[in-house]
Amino acid sequence: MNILEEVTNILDLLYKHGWDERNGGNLSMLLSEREVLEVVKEIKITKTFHYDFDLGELINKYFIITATSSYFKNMKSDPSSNLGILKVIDKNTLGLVWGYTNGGKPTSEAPTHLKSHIERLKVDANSRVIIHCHPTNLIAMTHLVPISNKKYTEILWKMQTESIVVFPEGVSILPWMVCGGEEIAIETAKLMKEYRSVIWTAHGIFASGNSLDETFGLIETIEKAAIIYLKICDKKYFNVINNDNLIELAKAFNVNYRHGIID
Ligand code: 2HA
Ligand code: ZN
Repeated sequence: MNILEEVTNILDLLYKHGWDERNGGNLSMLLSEREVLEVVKEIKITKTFHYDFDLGELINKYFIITATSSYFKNMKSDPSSNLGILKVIDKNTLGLVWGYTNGGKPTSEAPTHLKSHIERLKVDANSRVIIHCHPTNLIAMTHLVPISNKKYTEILWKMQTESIVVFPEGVSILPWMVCGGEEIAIETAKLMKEYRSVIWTAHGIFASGNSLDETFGLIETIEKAAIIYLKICDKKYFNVINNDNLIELAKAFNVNYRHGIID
């Protein structure tokens, strides 16, 4: 499978989960030159896109990025107009190497993606993928639970056994903000220094990872915990995962979980 097939398969799955209605959501992935050369015969810049912030740490890196206003529903049938492969050619410029054939440009959330890649790469040299999508139940949960990284982490960890194993660092959450801009990009990237996932109140999630499967799996696991939360939050609980259970679980799976939440 080449990289375009891998990326469009995940985009299609995200759509089928109902997390990317209309033009909702966006994805970016760091590519090696070898992966780029599976798509194009030679690397030639045909167009440039300028950004006001500093991309210096990403110079010479390649990214595949969904186009602005593109529909995940259409990614598989028409990848070349809905996706672009870009090279960071200087500290303020992305050069188009492939794609965006209908005159497209990178997603409006490109500032958040690029700033978040910079932060994730500082903590994990293998970090490659950032996915933004709109998981229904997680969004619903943000209407009910006060904004607190600690609170969201505790609730989501306690909904199912898998959670603490899949996201031992917990989750983070931003209050409602205008999307697509510099402010939300800065705030998201700040949280990405410590968390692979940032929930956006009444909007969705930004999640990062070392592969498409891992990043998708992180979103699935968080959304699954939110589904369980919504099913039981207004009911009387009889059996719960308590703090001691989580600590025991973390020990059994050798999980280095974030401290200060259950202990
Ligand atoms: O339009 O999801 O956050 C794509 C989005 C914006
Ligand atoms: Zn969105």
